[in-house]
Amino acid sequence: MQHDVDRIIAEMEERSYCIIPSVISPEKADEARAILEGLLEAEATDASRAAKTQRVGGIAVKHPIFVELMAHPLIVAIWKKYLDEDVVCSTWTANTSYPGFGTYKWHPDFPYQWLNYPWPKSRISGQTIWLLDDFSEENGGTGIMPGSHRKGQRPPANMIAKWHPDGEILTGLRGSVMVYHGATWHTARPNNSDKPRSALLGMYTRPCYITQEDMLAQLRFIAKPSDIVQQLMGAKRFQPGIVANR
Ligand SMILES: O=C(O)CCC(=O)C(=O)O
Ligand SMILES: [Fe+2]
Repeated sequence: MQHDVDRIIAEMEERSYCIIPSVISPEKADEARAILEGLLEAEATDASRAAKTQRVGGIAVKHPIFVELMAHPLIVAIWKKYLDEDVVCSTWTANTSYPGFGTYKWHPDFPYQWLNYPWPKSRISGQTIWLLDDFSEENGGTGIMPGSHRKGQRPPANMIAKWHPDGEILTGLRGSVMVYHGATWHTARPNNSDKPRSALLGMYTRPCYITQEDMLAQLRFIAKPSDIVQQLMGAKRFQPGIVANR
């Protein structure tokens, strides 16, 4: 399917987020989910079982399919245009909610949980949610507040714990991707279905921000990384050194 990067960015600017259908086929999403299921089983703990939610980190080193999706040409084209050519990946993980999972609180993503006010107007980060299952209102499609990236602040304490009538729910077929401005208020929703609901989450950022995961450490374990994989994982970004007294 042909996707229009300018239109996707215009929608993100206007509404905070854009859902892009069929970035990969349902079969490819099934392939990624089957690989993730193996990792979920191997890494499950008493804590993850009790929380009914499980995060798998460091996925780039765990299977080549995740390297491929992190550097998917459409996603890279969107973030290069939105954040600039030298974009890097801040974190690349999987998030699964199991039947009976409750909710998260409304929040913006990296780095807006830490940024002091007033927030810069320039673009700092963007989140990418890959649907590995079909998302519905029943199984906990992510809740998003349209236009919230323009509020310039974190959601107020009196709203974060409950659903808001202006919220919209991310639904779509597996293989779809949602992109949103990093400051967008969003929340994970309850999984009231009888099956797990899995997503991949890729945060992309300007290279002058400290990334959430040590991507460079992961890059060392990737055989023959392409140019863009090296860039996304930080091989080309400025590394602090010691100023020599010449
Ligand atoms: O899995 C989801 O629906 C959202 C997860 C999320 O907001 C996060 O991990 O920051
Ligand atoms: Fe989030």
